[in-house]
Amino acid sequence: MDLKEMRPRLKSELGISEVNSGVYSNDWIDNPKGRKINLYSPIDGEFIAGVNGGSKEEYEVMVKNMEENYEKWIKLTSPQRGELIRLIGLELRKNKEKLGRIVSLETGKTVVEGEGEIQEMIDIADFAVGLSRQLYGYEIASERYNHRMYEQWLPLGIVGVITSFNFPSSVWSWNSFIAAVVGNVVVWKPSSKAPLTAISVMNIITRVIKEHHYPEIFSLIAGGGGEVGNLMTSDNRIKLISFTGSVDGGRKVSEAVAKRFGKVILELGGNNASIISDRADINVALKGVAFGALATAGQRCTTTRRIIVQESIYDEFIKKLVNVYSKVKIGNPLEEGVLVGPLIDESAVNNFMKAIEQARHEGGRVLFGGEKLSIKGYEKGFYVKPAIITMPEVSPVSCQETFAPILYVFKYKTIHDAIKIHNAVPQGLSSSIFTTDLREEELFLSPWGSDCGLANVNTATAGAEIGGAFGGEKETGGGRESGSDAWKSYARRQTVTINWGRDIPLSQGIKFDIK
Ligand code: UN1
Repeated sequence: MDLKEMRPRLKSELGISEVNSGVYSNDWIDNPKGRKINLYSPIDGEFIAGVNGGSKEEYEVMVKNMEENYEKWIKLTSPQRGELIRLIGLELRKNKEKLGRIVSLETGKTVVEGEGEIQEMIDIADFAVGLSRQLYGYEIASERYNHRMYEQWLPLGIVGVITSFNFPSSVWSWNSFIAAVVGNVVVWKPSSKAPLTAISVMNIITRVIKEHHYPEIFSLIAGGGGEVGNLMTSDNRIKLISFTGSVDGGRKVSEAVAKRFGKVILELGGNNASIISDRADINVALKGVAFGALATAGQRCTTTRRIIVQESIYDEFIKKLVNVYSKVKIGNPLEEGVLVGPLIDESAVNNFMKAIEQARHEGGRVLFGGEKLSIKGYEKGFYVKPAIITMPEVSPVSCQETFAPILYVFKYKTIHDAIKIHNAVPQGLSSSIFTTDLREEELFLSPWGSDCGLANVNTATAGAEIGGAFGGEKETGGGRESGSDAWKSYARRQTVTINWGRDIPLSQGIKFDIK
């Protein structure tokens, strides 16, 4: 696919101009006054488009609009709200290919991964539609005669979603489609590294909203340098902030929101490992590790960053893995057969190089890759050769998340040692074990096994489905979004007690007789 030809076509099909408004508040705001962002494709370093971010004043107007829109939205029943999400899902299906390409152009994802991003939105839309008829609360047995107790889940109001560049729209939809059926309205601050995907998505879904005369429940405000983010995190009117990003960023968000007793969902760093047992199906393990470590050029929160290999198969496994890596095609992610595209920008490449340097200092041996790459015809793109580094022990570099394709390799003797190494990092998002041994597998899933939010057996740390709750423990932040009952995070729980008798018996047997 020719990038020169694709740029203008994509732009016109998705409503992207040379300079775009980065603020949608009931409609696109002309010429917003906030920070200007210029976007260059990581594929070839060429300019894609500019975005004008929102100012404080524009933010204020937006929040006021959203308060009004919320009042209208909560008057609809949940299945009626689900109907809008169904219509949005249909429109996303029609635009999957185009939206997928803008994801690729902006973030450097391969064609299948770009489209996969939009598929993930479609999937969560379907899930949210079903959910709109299943927002169950429990009934509780009351100790009082002629009393009924139950709990109901009410919307919070305005929910703020701050997304990262690596999943520039799907993570927003996990939060927003679910939040919407529960009855909330959403303010979205996209990553300043990937606002064009957000703008294209908003162009499509707000068209559906207008066409079918629904309240404007989704708004967008691009920004950079933390200005918009700070407005959101300190704003009492934003009842919940769902933040995806670094541990440092998450700590700031968490502190700011805690100060005002707001709610947060944090999806922060991952430092995910796979244990490769001597009883693993080696081919399955090789494929799982390759996908986990290399997909999205190692820029997923769920990327496999460490493998822990049993000593009796260590040499053989590493040899095979190096062989797999050497065959993986790196380059323009829009070209067929390419599995690894560029990193997002120059600073990502620098962080990659720095981590490799640090790993060497800490006794690491680089078995493969670890260099910058110049791809013919794309010399200004941000390409690296994914690294495999053996480490003598758990050391600082392997305890940090470097958002790049670096795989640290550890050796273990017993499965207990493996789990110890596995859990020795501060993050706790995803984990996996490759084994055909029932006891090892169950040990990994036991309370003294993996300490992560996601635990996989014979499959990669990356590539979670939307149906499960997504998120992790420790420095990953503890939040859960997407499937299962993660919808409850977007609701306030209300315990209801109804007395339908002619007397008023009190709980705990208390007597309070008035004459
Ligand atoms: C992320 O990296 O922030 O599980 C989300 C996965 C994807 C989502 C990753 N479905 O790899």
